[in-house]
Amino acid sequence: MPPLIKHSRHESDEIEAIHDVSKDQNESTDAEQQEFKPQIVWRNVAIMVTLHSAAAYGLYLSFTSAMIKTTMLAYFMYMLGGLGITAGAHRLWSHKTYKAKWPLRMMLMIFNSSAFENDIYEWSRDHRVHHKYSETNADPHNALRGFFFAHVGWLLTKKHPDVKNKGKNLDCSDILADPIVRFQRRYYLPLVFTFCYVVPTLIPYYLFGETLKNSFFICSILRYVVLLNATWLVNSAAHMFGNRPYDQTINPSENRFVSWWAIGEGFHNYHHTFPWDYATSEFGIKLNFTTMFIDLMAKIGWAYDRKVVSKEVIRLRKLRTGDGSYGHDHHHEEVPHPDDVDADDEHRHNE
Ligand code: ST9
Ligand code: ZN
Ligand code: ZN
Repeated sequence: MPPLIKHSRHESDEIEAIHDVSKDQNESTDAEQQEFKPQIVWRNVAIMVTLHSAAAYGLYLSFTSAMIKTTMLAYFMYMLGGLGITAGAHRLWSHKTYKAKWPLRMMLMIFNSSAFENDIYEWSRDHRVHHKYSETNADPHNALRGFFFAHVGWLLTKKHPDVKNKGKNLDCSDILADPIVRFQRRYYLPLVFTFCYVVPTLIPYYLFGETLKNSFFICSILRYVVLLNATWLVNSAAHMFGNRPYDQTINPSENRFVSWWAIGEGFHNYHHTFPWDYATSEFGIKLNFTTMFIDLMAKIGWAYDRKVVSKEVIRLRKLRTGDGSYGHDHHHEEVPHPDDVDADDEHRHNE
């Protein structure tokens, strides 16, 4: 793994508060680190083991007794739940990479509830802490603690004190300022019960007469567990395996397998380098269903102010800090002085 260094960002003040990666990144004291002993939360272990076993049964049913259209519907609902995370909690609420009118925010909140990954506020707070303190003890899913911890282990143990201590200094009031986020937080359990379990079970039952058992195990449980694992892969696999064309000094990587399953969120070296880009990639809609969706929403006027990084800024950044894996012609070019690059390093709005 590459050595850890302090990150640097050159952004407008408006987004700096959200994405700034600064000063105290590796500040946790030796005493704190020595004292810390991971504390397993057995209730969560039991829940995850049960969920994954039930999902395996759902997979079995999908091959042995369910209608094909039930599994296809589960896949479709998986994509919608995924959008609630990617286009919603991630690109809209955590990073403010675009703006959305209330019908879209409402829709994304419902999709997000069907994904049952903690409410939007909690998800985004953890995610901002993850960006600011990547691969340190304050990162909730610190990938330096291994693949399993970054994937799911972090949800099975109490958080490291650094997560809470450093996290509380981050301002997340802008997220709670959205009444739709407050509504979801207030009614989170009934919303999750309805959109993660009840609705996905009833749709195939009423729509084409699938059995309740098949509907539940495939459209609710299997869908949910695949969605969880697809999301977690961004924290585990995409923080370990893949190339680093934009910044080889950080661990997040470009990983196509993850991009496919996480509907466009596997371009993770790009994303950690330019977290304000609404596409989380320089390749637009390629392998990026989420960007396709946001573009479609922009066409009907529900999404606007999509932020993108200019091609020139990306090119210069690759030359300056990339591993050379995207575009090999840079060896023949004059490498600009970092100060010149910084002057250009700003994002633009494409609308
Ligand atoms: C799930 C989330 O799966 C997945 C998120 C993945 C993120 C991926 C990101 C990758 C990029 C995007 C790609 C998306 C791709 C999607 C593809 C889709 C196709 N800052 O947490 P508590 C404080 S969830 C500041 O209880 P414990 C705070 O005061 C799955 N402060 O800590 C808090 O109180 P409150 C289902 C913080 O006791 C208090 O501490 N859910 C922060 O150590 C207590 O917090 C589960 O399994 C912070 N960051 O417990 C639930 N954090 O909230 C699992 C905490 O009142 N969670 N504080 O303000 C739990 O059971 C517990 O959180 C715990 C830790 C046991 C893990
Ligand atoms: Zn992010
Ligand atoms: Zn990450």
